[in-house]
Amino acid sequence: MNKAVKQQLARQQITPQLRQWIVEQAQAGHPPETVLKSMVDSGWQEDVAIEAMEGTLKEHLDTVAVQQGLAAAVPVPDPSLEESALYLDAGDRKVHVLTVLANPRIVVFGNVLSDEECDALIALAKPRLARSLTVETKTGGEELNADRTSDGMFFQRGEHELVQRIEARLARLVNWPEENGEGLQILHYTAGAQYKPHYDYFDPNELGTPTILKRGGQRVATIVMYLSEPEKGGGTVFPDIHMEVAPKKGNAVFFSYERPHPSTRTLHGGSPVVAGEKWVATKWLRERVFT
Ligand code: PD2
Ligand code: ZN
Repeated sequence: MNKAVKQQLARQQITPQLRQWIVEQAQAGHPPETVLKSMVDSGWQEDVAIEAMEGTLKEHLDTVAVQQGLAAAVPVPDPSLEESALYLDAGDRKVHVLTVLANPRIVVFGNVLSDEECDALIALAKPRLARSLTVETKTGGEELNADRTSDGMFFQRGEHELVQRIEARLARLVNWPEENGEGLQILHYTAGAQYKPHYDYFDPNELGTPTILKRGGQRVATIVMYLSEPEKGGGTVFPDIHMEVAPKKGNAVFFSYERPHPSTRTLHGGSPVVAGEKWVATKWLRERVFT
């Protein structure tokens, strides 16, 4: 939200009556444009009215969701995409904004990593690869998972100058503390390998989840960075919204989820590599400091 809008919001009081009126308009099926026009006609500045309407409706939907037994929504990482930014300043690098989706929140970035950084991450990871494990939520331990046929390894957070530099860049890019990030994970897929669709948050109904959550709470966002380009296949797919992100070297896909629930529509997978090899680096972000 820019400063002028904030000031206006503070000046033009959003009273409980106004909130109620906004919710009633939505419930009566009036489209947002109509509600907005009424507000503007009665003296509201347009961008302030949009902010007030969005905020009010989001709060209302969260209240209804909690009443229906869902976990409350939590704050999540969010790149600063106001005013349709084409580029973001990630500190030491100018990152390109390529694709933006509001719901689910998915952003595809270009120029997140240089070719040299991609190659260096692969070289550092190679000697340490092992068949990928996933956190086993039944026990809180790790297990071999047939749904994931890649090889992988984890870096410790800040383990290496390069890793540290990338972590600082990502933190700035999505406005989330470095300390809330898990260590970078590197995955290697050869032809035929895939990562079947899954959610990255921990299933609240699994017995092992409370133990996992002690180390920084839920995962709230994922950044998958592409370190190489397979000749064919290997896109990251979001089946609920029929979206596929092509694995372009140096690009990344970011997505966030404000509650651990399928309604976030963040089901996603790595489709099978058809030819060539695919390398990715994944950064998972937690609610709080990851220890
Ligand atoms: O490699 C991918 O495209 C991919 C797909 C789904 C990676 C992950 N999930 C992940 O690391 O969580
Ligand atoms: Zn995933």
